[in-house]
Amino acid sequence: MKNNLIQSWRWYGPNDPVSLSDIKQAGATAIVSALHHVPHGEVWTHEDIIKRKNEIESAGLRWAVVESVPVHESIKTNSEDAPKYLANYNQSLVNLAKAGLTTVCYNFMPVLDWTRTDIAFSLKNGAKALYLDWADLAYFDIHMLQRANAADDYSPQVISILNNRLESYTPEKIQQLEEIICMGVPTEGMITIPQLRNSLEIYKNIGKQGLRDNLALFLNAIADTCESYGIQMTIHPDDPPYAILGLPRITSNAEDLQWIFDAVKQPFNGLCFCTGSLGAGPFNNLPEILKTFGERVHFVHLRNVKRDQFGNFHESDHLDGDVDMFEVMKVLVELNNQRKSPIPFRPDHGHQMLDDLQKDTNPGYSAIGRLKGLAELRGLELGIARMLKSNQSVYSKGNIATFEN
Ligand code: DNO
Ligand code: MN
Repeated sequence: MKNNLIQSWRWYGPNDPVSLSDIKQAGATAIVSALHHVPHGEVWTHEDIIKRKNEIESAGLRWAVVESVPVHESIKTNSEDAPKYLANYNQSLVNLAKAGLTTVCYNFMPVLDWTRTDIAFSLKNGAKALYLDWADLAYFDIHMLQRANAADDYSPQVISILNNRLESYTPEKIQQLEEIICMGVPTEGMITIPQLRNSLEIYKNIGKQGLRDNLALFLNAIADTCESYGIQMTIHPDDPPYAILGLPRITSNAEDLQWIFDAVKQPFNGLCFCTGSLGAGPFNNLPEILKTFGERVHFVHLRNVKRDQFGNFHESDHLDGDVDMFEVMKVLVELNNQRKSPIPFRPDHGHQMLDDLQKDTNPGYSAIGRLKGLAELRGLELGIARMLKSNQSVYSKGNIATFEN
């Protein structure tokens, strides 16, 4: 009997409005969590890790993946104090591994984590989704951040949409835009526009190749720890998969991934396959990427996106969008069947819907939308797994009427 995928769920810890009991009712069996209260770059202590682990286990769940151990900006920019942060990172990894936690997710996006321009985009059915509108991002870039030559980075169509709606940017809308774009992961604090400008200068000198080199430095600096403790590092793709706001990005497409795995060949250098992040780029063929890099994939984020003609996208229902989730799941089930230990996946984000519309939630991480996503994904997996196993048509069993015409 082959293993099923592990159905996991991101939990932000005791302050998460979604409780461990809620998560169990959603049918997840494993938790994805991080010590969000520890400032970026500081060591995760053994005590803190064990405390979180015990909280999860006393609820009858298992902490399967650590997402994320954040990589400090000093490492991403390879600045003078990088060695101190690399030592801290190694120590956190050792402490995690000693507690039995060996699958770790991280990202190498400069300054900002995922970027959207609207976190309450109304869907036709009344639910709300996260949305990225390039004209709004261009407004932020050109008029608020005031980055030199920013307009050159947008298509003429996007610039003309922006110019046609310039008057809609009320002070309220401007403030909202800043809060959303500069928020990143909600628990990790906001970044100010002057700070962002400062980072832009730093990254201008680093460029794409420099950032790639810094990623290789980071991976080489943790390689010994990962290899001796059996840790699998999984890099999360850029979200969206573009170099935005003049910041370089190096985990956006198949070529980037190939570079990463060529640069550091040891198996600890793995991938968190996030279908929503990669899927926002029409150049990414998700089932193909999964086939190509499958043996590097130790963690999966499943969600879907719908793009319009300008490349704007919203997060759509898990099975209904530009990502062919059926094909992705087919590859994933087969990949999982070949592995000794099953791959954990989580419904990455979900819609804000039903009772959650009235609640204060972490954007993308309310309960009901993810519960719905998980339920759909679980059904899809079951259907595909059974189908692959029996691998025969129901008609051939003679228990269904066949039709002459
Ligand atoms: C977006 C989300 C992110 C992700 C972090 C990983 O797709 O999954 O919050 O978890 O960027 O570091
Ligand atoms: Mn993701």
